[in-house]
Amino acid sequence: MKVYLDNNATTIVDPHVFAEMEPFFVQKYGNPNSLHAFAGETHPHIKTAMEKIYAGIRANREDSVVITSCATESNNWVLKSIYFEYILTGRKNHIIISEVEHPSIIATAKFIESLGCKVTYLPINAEGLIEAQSVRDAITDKTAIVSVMWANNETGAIFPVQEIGEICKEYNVLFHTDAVQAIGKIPVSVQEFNVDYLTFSAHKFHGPKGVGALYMKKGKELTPLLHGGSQMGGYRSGTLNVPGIIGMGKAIEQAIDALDFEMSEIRELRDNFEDALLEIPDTFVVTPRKYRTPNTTLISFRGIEGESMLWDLNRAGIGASTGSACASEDLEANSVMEAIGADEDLAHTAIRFSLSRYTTQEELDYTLEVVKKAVKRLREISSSYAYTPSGHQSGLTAH
Ligand code: 7TS
Repeated sequence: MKVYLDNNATTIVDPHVFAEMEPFFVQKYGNPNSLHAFAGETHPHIKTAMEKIYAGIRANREDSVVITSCATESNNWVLKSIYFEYILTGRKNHIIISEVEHPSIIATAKFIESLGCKVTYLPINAEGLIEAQSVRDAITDKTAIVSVMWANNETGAIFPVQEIGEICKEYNVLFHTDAVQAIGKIPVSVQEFNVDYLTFSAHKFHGPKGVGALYMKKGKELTPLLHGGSQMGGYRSGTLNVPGIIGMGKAIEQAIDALDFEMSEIRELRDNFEDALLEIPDTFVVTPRKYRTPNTTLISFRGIEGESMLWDLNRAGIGASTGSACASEDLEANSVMEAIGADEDLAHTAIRFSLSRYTTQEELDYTLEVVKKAVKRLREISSSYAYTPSGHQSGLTAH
């Protein structure tokens, strides 16, 4: 059996999404910005897709939604543009991000820090959550922007973006949120919350890879990262990714339609799966479920290296993760577990299971059995997991 439980890394393209995209490779390939009939075959479809994308995040017509190549680009764009407009010009000298942002925010913040910008990295608490008060405490009259993700990719923790947005408004500070892990999992509306910029990415909600977007509130437009032609209103030059945009439109429409299912059925599948995993001795889940997206479980198995567990899972046809795929080649401890202050051993034992609307009960039953066998095997050979005479109570040996 093959089981895919790494949907926070990427998702399967929904067949309906693929069907909508397919004609735009070989049959209708005109550049929508050209002035001939070939363009006429694609242009109206881009318009319809953009309407779906606006509707998906409840953007107003006057706002801008700019299609990019990925969320990484959108995140780079926001911070680098803020650097050009506010930091380089000396108007402001400070930005605030959380210490558990995706690397595309952290690495960009570190880059502009190296150019002279002050950066505050907000901590998370023992439950893996950001406290809105910490944003208030960090803001100075030199703060240009606060960037805090809507939901964390590792734990699924939902951060208090509504409150943070209000605080930013109060202090007249720009607010960006990376909503990559929120769209399609929980309701996301830029109308109800005070959000100036919002990042999202099609491949996280059953759309194609290589299509991201940045929402910019009316009057809060940014300096382009890519200069060139007039595509996307001049905010992001480059020939439009026609199939990609059409795919993103269909995917976000479907994700919104499936939201109730995600928040009820998928949540229930996840909860039951997590309950069963937690029956294994010495397992820990940090963030309470009520503060989490419905599809994610980050669970630690004391005494077991995350990578060894992944190996066993992979051999049984199961795809999970020890954290972000972007960071998982370097065998570092899980960054969120470290930020929580988990001891070094525990930080290396976290496994992320992330479900999608395609996940089935049967797949989770199978995964549970494989996990149980892997835990038994790996703890028996673990140098850091000491068995008590009773056989399953344990503690960590001192290092
Ligand atoms: N922001 C968040 C919150 C993410 O989770 C990711 C991808 C990105 C940005 C980057 O998106 P992209 O469109 O540039 O690919 N996160 C993960 C992950 O958790 N495991 O693999 C990729």
